[in-house]
Amino acid sequence: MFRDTLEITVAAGHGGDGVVSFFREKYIPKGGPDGGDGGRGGSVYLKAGSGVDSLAKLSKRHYKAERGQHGKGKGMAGRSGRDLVIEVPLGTRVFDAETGELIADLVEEGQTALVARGGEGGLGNAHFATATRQAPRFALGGLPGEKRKLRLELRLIADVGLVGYPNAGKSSLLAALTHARPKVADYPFTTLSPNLGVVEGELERFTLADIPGIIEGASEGKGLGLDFLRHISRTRLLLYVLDASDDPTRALGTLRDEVGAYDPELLRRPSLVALNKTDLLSEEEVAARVHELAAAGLPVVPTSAVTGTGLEELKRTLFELLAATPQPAPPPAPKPRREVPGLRVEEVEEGVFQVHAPELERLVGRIRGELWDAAGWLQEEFRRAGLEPALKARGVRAGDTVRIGELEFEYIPEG
Ligand SMILES: Nc1nc2c(ncn2[C@@H]2O[C@H](COP(=O)(O)OP(=O)(O)OP(=O)(O)O)[C@@H](O)[C@H]2O)c(=O)[nH]1
Ligand SMILES: [Mg+2]
Repeated sequence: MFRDTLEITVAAGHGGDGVVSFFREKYIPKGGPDGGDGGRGGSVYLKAGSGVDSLAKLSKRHYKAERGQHGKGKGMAGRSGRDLVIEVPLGTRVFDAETGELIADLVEEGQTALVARGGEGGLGNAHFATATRQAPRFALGGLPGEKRKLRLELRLIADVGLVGYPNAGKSSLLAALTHARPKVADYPFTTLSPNLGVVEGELERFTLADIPGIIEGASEGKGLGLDFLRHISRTRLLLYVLDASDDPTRALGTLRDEVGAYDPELLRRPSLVALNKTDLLSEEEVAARVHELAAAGLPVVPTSAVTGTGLEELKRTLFELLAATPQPAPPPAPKPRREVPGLRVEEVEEGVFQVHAPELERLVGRIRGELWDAAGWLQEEFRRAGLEPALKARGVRAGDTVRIGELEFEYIPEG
């Protein structure tokens, strides 16, 4: 089965906790702190591989990377969680399903994208020892890993895309020009999912994509609709395939209308016409059709996928046009998300101030062991985050009570 859109959820591993531990040995009553750090949680990556040609190969809807192990005594760090790498087809675009933001466009073989970052491991109590705090009874817990719902959308990577009515001979041309062996049959909608092939020249090669046929009204959902056009949306050239025996001029007009309804930009894409099935007509008739089609302003190559007439010329024309068509610019790298640290101070009752600051509240929530013992260290962190000026601006005075998450302390102004 072929599939070109899919939603999955990815969850990175939770970071392991740092631990509170003190060196202990017989006859040494009071050892120093030796709690090790927690390991980082595993991250989730998507990787483009040519071995996968359809999103249907992704067997699961939920992916979860391993968590980090907790630290141990004797300064032993917990092991990091293993990263999880999910292989996706080349050409997969990755969106955040909730926000619609484009996270990555995997257009090169082996290209990887980080889609869920593993949670940071917590620090063990050994880290918090200072001259004035020789026996810290607290450590930091690990952070949760990122979790996201992703929408994957496959857009094939090909140089040339075949567009035509059903039965015009698109798959026959693909088969005649490449080693691909798509299904060919004498009825419409034989092709139900895209096929790719490689056209070999003497020195160069290009890829050709064959998609299901398009009929009049496809933009309103007739036939198989226009969704498959996404697979030619990043080709460099469009090759309209027309049945010479079935009013090709009208067919070209209809096809261009439908393509334009999907994306007007596609009408500006360099294009040419393969006037196929010329073996069904006399030479004069073919000449007349070619003449008629000239009004559209596109190069026309008469072909027959059955007898092979015109195929060499079609190949040559395609190579020439490709050489004259610049490579599309690589997609711009999506911007990394940035979290805005918010900080708001609210007076909840006379002399009692509640700080609303997700970052700082989270930090308080991460304390393992004795919270009161961590107060000194936390206040240093708060200062670094700019809490002092925020408190001053709100009119907090010496001796007032300040609350952040579970922690409550008396405000002592700096200096
Ligand atoms: N006489 C003649 N028949 C052709 C030619 N090219 C294709 N055919 C026949 O036309 C029929 C349709 O060919 P396909 O290649 O399956 O057409 P398609 O455009 O891929 O059709 P869909 O997949 O349904 O969109 C088959 O019976 C082919 O053998 C040609 O140049 N001359
Ligand atoms: Mg076909």
